[in-house]
Amino acid sequence: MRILLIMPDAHMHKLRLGPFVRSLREAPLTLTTLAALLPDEPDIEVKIVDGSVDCIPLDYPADLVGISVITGCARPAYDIARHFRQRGIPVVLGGVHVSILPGEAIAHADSIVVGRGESAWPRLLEDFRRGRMKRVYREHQLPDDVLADVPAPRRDLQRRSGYMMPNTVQATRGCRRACDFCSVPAVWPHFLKRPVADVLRDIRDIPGRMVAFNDVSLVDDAEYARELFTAMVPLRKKWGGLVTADSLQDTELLDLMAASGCVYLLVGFESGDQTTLRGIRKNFNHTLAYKDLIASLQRRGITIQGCFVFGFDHDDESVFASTVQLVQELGVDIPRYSLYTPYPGTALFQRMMEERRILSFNWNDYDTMHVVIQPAQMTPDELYRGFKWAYRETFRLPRIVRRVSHPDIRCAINFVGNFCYRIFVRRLYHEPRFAQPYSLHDPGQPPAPEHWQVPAELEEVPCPV
Ligand code: B12
Ligand code: SF4
Repeated sequence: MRILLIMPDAHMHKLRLGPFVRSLREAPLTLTTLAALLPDEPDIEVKIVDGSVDCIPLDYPADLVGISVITGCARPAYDIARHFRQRGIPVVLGGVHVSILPGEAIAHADSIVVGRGESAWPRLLEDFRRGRMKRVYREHQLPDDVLADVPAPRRDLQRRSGYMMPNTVQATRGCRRACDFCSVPAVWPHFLKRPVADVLRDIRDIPGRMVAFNDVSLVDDAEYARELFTAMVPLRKKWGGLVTADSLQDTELLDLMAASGCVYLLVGFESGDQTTLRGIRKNFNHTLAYKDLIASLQRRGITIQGCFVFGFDHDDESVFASTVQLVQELGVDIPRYSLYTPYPGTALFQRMMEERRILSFNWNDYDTMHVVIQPAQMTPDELYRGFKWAYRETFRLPRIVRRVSHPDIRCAINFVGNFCYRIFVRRLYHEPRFAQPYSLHDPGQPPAPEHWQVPAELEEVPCPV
């Protein structure tokens, strides 16, 4: 049996030099984990293809195709599904977007997986082999909220040269916070932790020295984080990950992170305005503390990628210049900007629907690089122009030079990070997909009520293929 696992091209964070394509970000663990969940039997052949770094083999002679769907890639995922189904090959959809809008996804698939795949995907395969695949599979609730069922990813199937950070690992799932724009609380409402021994096993198996954590909020549970980082010290790896700004106030934890090899952290600062942070339920960030937090990371040799968002209700046209200035004053090593995007399932989506401010329901625009809501104090054009301008200003050469001038390891990471974003700025200004604030000619329709859940009559129903 041949199984083809696909992730559509996310069209972002890419370096393209002729035929050479590289994702400037971390490798996803999605397909390597799904492949690892397949039984190790000689009659099962699996191929994984991440469209962000490889061409999708549309003529592949698969018996079953699995496609992973995030919101920004839902349309191409449905197109790929249609293609394989027209060839008579059954298609399974899973992932974040499917878990939020299962009723939308099921119209494009023979079967869907809602939630994590660890228990549902093997059950689906077993049923498929017996010719009894059902329309819907759901994850089983974990008895003790411990992620003990995550297999070591099949890194051998992943194209190592395709990613800036090919060696990824995940220790936790979910986040205990509930920022209004974030999909995580909607998809994974519980914060789950893998046994430290399992995470260490995965890290030890990693061939290189550099490891990237894919966790959305790695130190949400400080006790767990301490246990993990202490155990990592003897491994002598270098690592990077995502953390919240408030967790950096724990200087003992910071020392431990540095001792365990942390060299890079991504932090969502989001805004320099405390009122905005309160409004988006991110009041645990304190703007007045930003400068000290950043300095204390840098003293420990840790590069900081600081993320800021444009388009909040308090933002007016002055926000672009003030943010560019703030980023410089704070000394953020690698700044990153996004647009305030109401992902389905979030509190922000709900509010914007009520206020009738969503301009586009075309999921292609949900990449945080398009304006999909009517801003409160600007036109969509002004917001989009200001967003691009802020990127261009921030990545002008003299500013980059100032940011990368450090005599330590940070210099190398900063240089690569800043160089990549400089390339991205060029794409923002020249690529047709970034020409308009949103898809003016195809803004799509809001999800229908039946898209939010699977019709009851489809649960437990065998699939006709
Ligand atoms: C690596 C990564 C990427 C990669 C790959 C994205 C992808 N296709 O997954 C890249 C760099 C391309 C990327 C880009 C972006 N990303 Co991203 N990314 C991640 C990250 C950090 C890790 C993914 C991962 O490895 N997860 C671990 C695996 C094991 O979990 P999983 O993917 O959920 O898969 C499990 C289940 O969902 C299920 N499953 C998933 N797919 C399938 C398919 C089948 C067939 C089956 C059976 C089961 C199944 O089984 C798996 C095992 O349990 C996640 C956060 C996270 N920790 O998940 C964010 C995340 C997926 N990204 C997110 C976002 C918002 C973005 C960006 C907009 C951010 C940005 N501005 O850069 C862009 C999107 C661009 C676009 N055009 O849409 C959001 C998605 C929100 C949403 N509603 O879609 C997430 C959840 C982070 C967050 N804080 O909300 N990202
Ligand atoms: S933005 Fe970060 S801190 Fe906020 S809910 Fe999402 S993962 Fe948690």
